[in-house]
Amino acid sequence: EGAGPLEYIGVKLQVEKEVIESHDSFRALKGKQVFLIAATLRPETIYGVTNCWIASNGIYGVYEVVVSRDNEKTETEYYIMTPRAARNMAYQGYDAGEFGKQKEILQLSGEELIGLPLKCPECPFDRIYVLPMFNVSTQKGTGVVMSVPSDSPDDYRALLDLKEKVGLREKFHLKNEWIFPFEPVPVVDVPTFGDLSAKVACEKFHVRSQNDVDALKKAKDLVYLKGFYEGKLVKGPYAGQLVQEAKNKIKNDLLSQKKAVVYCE
Ligand code: A2H
Repeated sequence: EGAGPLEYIGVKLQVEKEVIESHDSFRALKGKQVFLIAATLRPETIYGVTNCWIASNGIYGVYEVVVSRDNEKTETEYYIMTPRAARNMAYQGYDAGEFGKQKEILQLSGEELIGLPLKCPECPFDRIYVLPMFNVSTQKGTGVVMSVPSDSPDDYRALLDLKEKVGLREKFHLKNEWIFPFEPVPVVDVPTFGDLSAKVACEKFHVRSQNDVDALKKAKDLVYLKGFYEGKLVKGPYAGQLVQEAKNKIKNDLLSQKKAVVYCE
């Protein structure tokens, strides 16, 4: 663990309404606004989201959260995350109407989340899908991750694994339409790496799969530093600005537009 608390941005990925209406397991949520909460340290990469990752063997819950709007009116929303994250969030302004109290509506396995269609704010695709990635930990963040294969070597390699390995798709009953239409989208231009830095770094270090942790670590160490200090946005309203300049503006926009929440641990 690092020093001090870590602040994540929890991006609200809304579960498509028609699924809530038609899925038997979501009976209790008919007519409600339901979101997977994806924890990220890189909110400025939201313009390149291609899918959402969960831990297929993890346990998740749907939690009722009473959020206050600007004019002090309250609204109820439903957040999907790990029970651990829901407990923490209940002390951070996202409770079921009383400080420190979380209300679990139902439990879901990671496997049950796979294939859910989502709407992601600011993302280039109309709908994206929940897919499994092996290195998603249920002991970190919300256990839900937004996937940006242009800028994250983990995300790049895990998505490529699903495209290359039919056995993996069969094991998790993944449909081709959840995977193949989604290619990395240029979001950040990094000097000497170009605008698909995760792909370039994975190729440079010959990362062969999402389990290839040593090569992945080298790829990550390289792109994260360079991306943060030298990266320039090429997509979204702050295109042309340095990541360092735009990061907080994008974060604040997402928060003020209620497209994301702050989550610390
Ligand atoms: B980041 P830290 Cl483009 N399990 O978001 C595994 N990984 C998780 C996670 C979990 N439970 N929760 C969050 N993460 C990922 C974007 C991104 C991220 C980019 C580049 C680098 C990067 C898109 N994925 O992270 O270990 C999330 O991926 C580099 C560190 O808690 C989150 O930010 O410090 C990051 O790891 C949090 O990592």
